Amino acid sequence: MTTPNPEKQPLTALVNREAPLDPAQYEARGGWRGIRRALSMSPDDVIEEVKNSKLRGRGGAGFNTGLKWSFVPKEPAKDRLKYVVANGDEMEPGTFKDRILVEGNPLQLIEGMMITGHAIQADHGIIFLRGEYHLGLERLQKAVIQAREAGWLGKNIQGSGFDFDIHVHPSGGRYICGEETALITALEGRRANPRSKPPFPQVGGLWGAPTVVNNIETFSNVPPILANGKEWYLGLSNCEDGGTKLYGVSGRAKNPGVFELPLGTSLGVILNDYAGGMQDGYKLRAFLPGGASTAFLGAEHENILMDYPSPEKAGSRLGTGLAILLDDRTCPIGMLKNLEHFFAQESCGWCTPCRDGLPWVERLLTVIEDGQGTQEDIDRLHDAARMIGPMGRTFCAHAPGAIAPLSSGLTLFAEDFQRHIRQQRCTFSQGRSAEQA
Ligand code: L3W
Repeated sequence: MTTPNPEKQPLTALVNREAPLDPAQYEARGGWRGIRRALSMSPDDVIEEVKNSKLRGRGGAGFNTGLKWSFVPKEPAKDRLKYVVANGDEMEPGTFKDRILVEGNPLQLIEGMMITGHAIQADHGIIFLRGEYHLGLERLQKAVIQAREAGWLGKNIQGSGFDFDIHVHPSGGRYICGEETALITALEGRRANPRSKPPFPQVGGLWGAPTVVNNIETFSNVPPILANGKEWYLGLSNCEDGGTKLYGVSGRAKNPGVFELPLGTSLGVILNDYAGGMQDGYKLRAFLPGGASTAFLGAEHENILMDYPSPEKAGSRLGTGLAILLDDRTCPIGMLKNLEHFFAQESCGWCTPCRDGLPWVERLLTVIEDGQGTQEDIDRLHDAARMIGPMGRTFCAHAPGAIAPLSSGLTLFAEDFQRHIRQQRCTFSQGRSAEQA
């Protein structure tokens, strides 16, 4: 990561991956200003401030955060149990942004959850963390204990009358736990199957209680919004929505990583100015803008703005904002096969199109990559994409997400599919590029 500018990079300004700040150091560097201001405001005014800051969910769906909070019933915490849940189940392939925040500055996440607790009048928070994030778990648990000892969590926080405490829950380890209703089911101690929505968690979530689930990056945006105001936050971005974004790239870039930049920065700037450009000898061929469950865009979209509307207009989604690059020497069918292997393995098994359809897709891609496929196999992949892909055929977005790279790949890499059938082999072997294959 580059050295952050505190005025322009509020998510990473206080990140220290070697030794995160303790509550006193955090305060000395400007921490806790957000919760202090929030507690001087009414819950509804906090919700309005966040809504008007145009902070949108950073987990992948981009729902307006303040609007989500406004759906929670308005009773005080003493009269009704409600929960604030942080979704840190960062298992999206190619996505590694929340890890930096939990390992490097857990107190900002905690402060964001406290502000949310005040806004929706809840006194209990849970952080659901990816099971493999061992260092993150250790740092979060330590931060919660330190915050409690320093009077920033627990009863009557800093003499304000506000009660709020947090538990950290490591995931048992399934991708589907990142889907908010499956996450809630997992927290209840049951098999992590998604539930149908509505009811949305904001009215019927954990153990039936109103629950706000937001991504770690989303919560980490909340303290600077409250500390500095919505106008400042709106001014950080290059687009209509507010703030900065943790962008990133993986694949054959010279310097893959995560970079905090204005929301609406172009992929070209992220790749060339921050990730060092493509490695020597490799050209960008296509990319998944924000994780494995977004659709491929061809290299002609390299200068697309990574805001919420632009990737959608081009036929994809911003998703998590961490792009996975496909270069000209990697077989796109092999890449698709790897992606679909992941999605097939991670299906919860509840809905037939997802449970049975995704392994079928994986087998077809394996056969084609191995040079044993036929035109009928390509036709079957198109059929599968049509049958499994549309929203509403399954309870959750797992299957539609899994089909997004396949559908776009079938169009974008049609010639590669045909060549594998014609030549009965993977035409990318021996380091050939797409032009030479
Ligand atoms: C009330 C309505 N609330 C929507 C709320 C809803 C949720 C949020 C987004 O999937 C995507 C998925 C992954 N009344 C509401 C409403 N809400 N309509 O808004 O909801 P939704 O349904 O649009 O999306 P989702 O089911 O939460 C999230 C994609 O993100 N993704 C996943 C990334 C994975 C990670 C990770 O590993 N950390 O981020 C990447 O693109 O495929 O499509 O809270 O309650 N009418």
